[in-house]
Amino acid sequence: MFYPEYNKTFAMAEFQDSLAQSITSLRAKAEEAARTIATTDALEKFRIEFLARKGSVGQLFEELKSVPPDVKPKYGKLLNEFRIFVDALYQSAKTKIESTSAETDTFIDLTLPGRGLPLGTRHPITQTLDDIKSIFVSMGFGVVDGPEIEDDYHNFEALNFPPNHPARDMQDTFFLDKDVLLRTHTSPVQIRVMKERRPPLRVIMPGRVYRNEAISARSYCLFHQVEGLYVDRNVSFSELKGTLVAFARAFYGSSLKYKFRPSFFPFTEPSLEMDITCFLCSGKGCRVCKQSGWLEVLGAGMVHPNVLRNVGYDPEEFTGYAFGIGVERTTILRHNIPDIRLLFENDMRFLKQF
Ligand code: 2NL
Repeated sequence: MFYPEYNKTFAMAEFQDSLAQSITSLRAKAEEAARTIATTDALEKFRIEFLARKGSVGQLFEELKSVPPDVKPKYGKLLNEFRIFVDALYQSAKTKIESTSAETDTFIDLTLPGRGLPLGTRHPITQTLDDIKSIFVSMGFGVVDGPEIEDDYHNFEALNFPPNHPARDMQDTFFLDKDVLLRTHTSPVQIRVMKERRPPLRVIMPGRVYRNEAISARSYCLFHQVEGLYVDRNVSFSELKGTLVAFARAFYGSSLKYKFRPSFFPFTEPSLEMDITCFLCSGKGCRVCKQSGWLEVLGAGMVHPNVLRNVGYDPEEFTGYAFGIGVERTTILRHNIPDIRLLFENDMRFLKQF
C-alpha cells in the first residue's frame, strides 16, 4: 500500500478502510483455521501461517511501518489487539490438543494383571482363639460374650472369692471406681449366663481380661481367656477329663501324652490342672518346659456348690464343670514365642510370620 504524504486525510481514510478489511478477513480465516486444528502438525501450521514473524499478522505489522506517524499509535493498538486475539485462538487450540492427546496417546494395556493388594493375616491371638472356639463349637458348646467392665459381685463375690482373698487386691485388679473394675477373668460372663438361663447349659466365653501385674516376658496387663462351662444333671468329673483330653488332642495333636494334677480355684471343687508332654523336646526337658518335660495348658474343675447356689441353681439337682484356657500362653507355646509383649506391639515384622 502507498500513502501519499501530500494527502494525509485521504491516506488515513484509505488506510483505515484497507486495514479494517484486512483484519476482518484475516480474523474470519484464522477463526476457521483454528476450529479445524486437530493435530500438533496442524497447530504448527497455524502458528507459521498467522503468528510467525513472516505470517499474515506479521505482514500487517510490516504495513504499519509505512503508516503516517500521527496515526501510527492508533493503528498500532488495533493491530496489537488483533495479534493478541489470534494468539488466544492458537493457545486454546493448543490446550485442546494437549488434553485430548493425553487421553488418546497413552496406551493402556487392559489385559495386564492388576496390582495385588498386600493381604493381611489374622493376628496369632485371633488364630488361637478361632481354633479353640471351633473345637468346642464342634463338641456342642455355644459361644457367648459379656462386658469387660464389671462389678465386684460378678467378678468375685458370686464366684466364691472370700471377702479378703488376695486376688481382690489392688495389685491384681484394675479398679475404675470403688465397685467398678476391669474383669480379671471371663467367669463373670458365666455368672450372667447362668442367672439368665436354666440348665442344661454348655457354653464357652472367649474374651479379653485384665490384671494389674508387673509386665514381663511372661505376663502382660491384658490377655485373653477362653472359659467353658457345662451345667446339667449328673455332669461328672470324668466327663470333664474326657472333654479336656478331646480338646487337647484336637488342638495339640492326637499322639499327645497328658496328666492331671490337683489344683485350687475358689470357684471349683475339686480343681485340676492339665499338663501335656512338651512338644518341643518330646518330654526330654528343654528351656520352654523348664527341663520338666511337661507343659501346663489349662485349669478346670467341678463348679463349686456355692457358685451354683449364688446363681439360683440347686447343687443337689445340678452339677457342672468349668475350665479356663490362657490364649496368650497357648499361643506362645504353640509358636515358641520368646516374649508375650510381642503379641501386643503390632510390629509388622513379627506379625508377618504367622
Ligand atoms: C485357668 C483356670 C479356670 C474356671 C476357670 C469357672 C467359671 C465359673 C465357675 C467355675 Cl462361672 N469355674 N471357671 C474354672 C476352673 C479354672 O481357669 O488357669 N485359666 C487360665
